[in-house]
Amino acid sequence: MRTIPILVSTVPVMLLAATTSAGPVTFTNLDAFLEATDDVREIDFETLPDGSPSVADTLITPDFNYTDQGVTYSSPYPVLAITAPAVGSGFPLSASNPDTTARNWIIADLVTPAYAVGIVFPGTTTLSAFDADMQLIASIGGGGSGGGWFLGVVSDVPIVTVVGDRGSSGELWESFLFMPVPEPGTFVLFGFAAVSILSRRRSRSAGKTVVPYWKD
Ligand SMILES: [Ca+2]
Repeated sequence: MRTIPILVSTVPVMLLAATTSAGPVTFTNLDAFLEATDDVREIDFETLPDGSPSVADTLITPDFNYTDQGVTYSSPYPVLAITAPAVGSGFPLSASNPDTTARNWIIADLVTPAYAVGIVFPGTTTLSAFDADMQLIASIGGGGSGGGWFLGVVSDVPIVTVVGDRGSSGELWESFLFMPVPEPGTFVLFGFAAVSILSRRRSRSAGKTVVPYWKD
């Protein structure tokens, strides 16, 4: 009975120490990003959420999403879909808007908060990472002509939501990378509680700011 209060009182101190060190670091080079991170997961959109090979123009919806793989994707307006590969590259996740004078962008909500996120994409875009309160952690723009560009953020403050927005009616991600915050075995119970609190806070605040088109 005596060990529980000790655990609860020491863990927040450790977390505080971890979150008061260096600020976020942004990357435009995938190799440098991978060197700065561990156990990065990738969703490359070459398979659909059910594991079958990707087929062009497959809609990504709340019921057909990559949540089981750790990320739920949405866009504020229709349409979000896996679309046809450009020549020489694989399938992308694509947000588009039938009104080409309007805007659309991709939102990635992480099931488990992450210390690092990144995208591989064509053209030019801006990647923004937000914490559990939807406060901006870091934002970085980049890219150029053709595909295979990279933008990434590494942060001591856990990243909960990621937005890719090129300021036009469409956004395109060839691949999404993320490094979930590890949950050390001895603090599994505390970690689970922390994640629950984070996700509850996130849904409260996310509802005020970015509402996917299927939630209106
Ligand atoms: Ca791909």
